[in-house]
Amino acid sequence: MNIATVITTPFSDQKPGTSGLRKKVTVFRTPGYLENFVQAVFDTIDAPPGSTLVLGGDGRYHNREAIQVILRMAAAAGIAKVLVGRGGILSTPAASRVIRKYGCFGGLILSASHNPGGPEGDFGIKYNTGNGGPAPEKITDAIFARSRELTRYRIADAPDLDLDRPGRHGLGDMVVEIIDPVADYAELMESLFDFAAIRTLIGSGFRLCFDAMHAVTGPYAREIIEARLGAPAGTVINGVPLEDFGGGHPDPNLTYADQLVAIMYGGDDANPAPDFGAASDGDGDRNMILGRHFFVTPSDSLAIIAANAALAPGYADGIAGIARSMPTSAAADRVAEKLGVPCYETPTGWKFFGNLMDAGKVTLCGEESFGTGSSHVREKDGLWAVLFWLNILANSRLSVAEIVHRHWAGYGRNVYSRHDYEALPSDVAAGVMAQVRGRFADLPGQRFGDYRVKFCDDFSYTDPIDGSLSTGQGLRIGFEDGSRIVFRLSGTGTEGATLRIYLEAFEPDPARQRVDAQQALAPLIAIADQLSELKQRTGRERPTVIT
Ligand code: G16
Repeated sequence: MNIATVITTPFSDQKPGTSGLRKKVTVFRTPGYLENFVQAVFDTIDAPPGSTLVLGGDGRYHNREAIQVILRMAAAAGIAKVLVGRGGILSTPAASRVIRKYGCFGGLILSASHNPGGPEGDFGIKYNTGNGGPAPEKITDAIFARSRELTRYRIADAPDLDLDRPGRHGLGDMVVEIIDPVADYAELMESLFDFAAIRTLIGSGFRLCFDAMHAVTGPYAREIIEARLGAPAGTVINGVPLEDFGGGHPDPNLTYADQLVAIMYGGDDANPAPDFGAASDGDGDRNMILGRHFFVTPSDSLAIIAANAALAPGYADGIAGIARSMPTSAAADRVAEKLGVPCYETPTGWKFFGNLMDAGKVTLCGEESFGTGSSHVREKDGLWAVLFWLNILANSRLSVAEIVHRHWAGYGRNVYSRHDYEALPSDVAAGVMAQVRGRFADLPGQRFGDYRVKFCDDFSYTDPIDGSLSTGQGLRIGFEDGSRIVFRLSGTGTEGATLRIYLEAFEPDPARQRVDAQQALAPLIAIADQLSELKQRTGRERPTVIT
């Protein structure tokens, strides 16, 4: 087999963000762009002879073409074997599972997650290490450094492989094995949750709806929820993965999962809405949990899963600890305290949980950005969260709303919301951040209505396992009663900048807990606006998305 060495000019913009390199498809199609990044990965990881890698993606536009290129480059890099999901499909948690189950050296996951797909949409690629999790910053930084100095890449001269034909194929000396993308993952889920109890719940007339948003979880949800748990056909909606997600934005939140939201908030006495609703994102790692006419915030979902973890067979022996990203509410901290286990506060990005899980310090992790997961893999896991909720519902026989209300009554409610201002000009977003930072010196001690500022800082984190330091992770303004406002720029967008404002207030009184979050947070929203000069600086009257 011939291996060509192609001369290339380095690109300066291949710095991985919160979760890998995400760019417009048009950028990835620039000659040499994908190849340059992949070569930087191979040069950095320096896989030893005999290594096996995992390769797959969320099926979005450009997935198949990219896989063919990466396979040829893997052969040129001397990789011994690559496991590829049939049709090029692997959800992000399933890829993590496969890396771990087969002891692979690492994997490449092709996804831009919740960002839209199609020729004008987004594409992405990230490298996961042998623990199944996203590469830590020291590796992504090294990949970035390498991408800026590369002058050549190596690629085997070989025809395209048939990605739809299961079994072993040869590509020069390298073996490519096309695997069932669902089987290993479904087997793991069955080992963690009480499928018999969930089947009984569903058999008793409990109704659910799962929206796969025409993204990667369709085949996984059909196999697990319909085939193995016995939910009627049609329970999974939008279950066929499409290259452009049917033109939608595969982000499971109240704005973009509007079809599911209409179903769960619809119905009447004669034909009520389903008891449980859930959605997952482009690559299957995010989740949204809904009850009948009820939304569970991701922060509450993490806390409730933690409080009820012992109900699921895979967690019956208890949990070692919890980790949450800094902007996620402190609801989980209260559960950890009651359970007598540690709760870690990390920067945004699942990669920061990996060391804690590997060291056995935490079992459950979660983020406000609709991510929940555990040490069963090293990625967040949308369907896992859905199954955890079904397990809790099957055991408690309460409604989703009753479970949440009961939780708030016992622990207090961390009223929470995130306001996103998407696609702002980068300099405007930077100006808002500078404005807030500029107030830090004189804010402590100042009073705004009922709120008095206790501290403000730019969040930084020292990893307790390897001592690595991450700075500039979000501007925090903490108030004396435990309420918070956090300003942070997203690291996953591909258009301009996305400003996220995270708002949190604590309500211990059960009589005052069942209020609308926006109403309860109105004073904090006004303070955030005043401090940041948001409206004047952005010209925006309201957020693009509220979650
Ligand atoms: C990624 C990361 C998450 C992070 C989220 C939001 O999720 O894996 O850990 O919380 O981005 O990041 P940001 O606020 O920087 O946009 P996903 O689902 O996009 O891979």
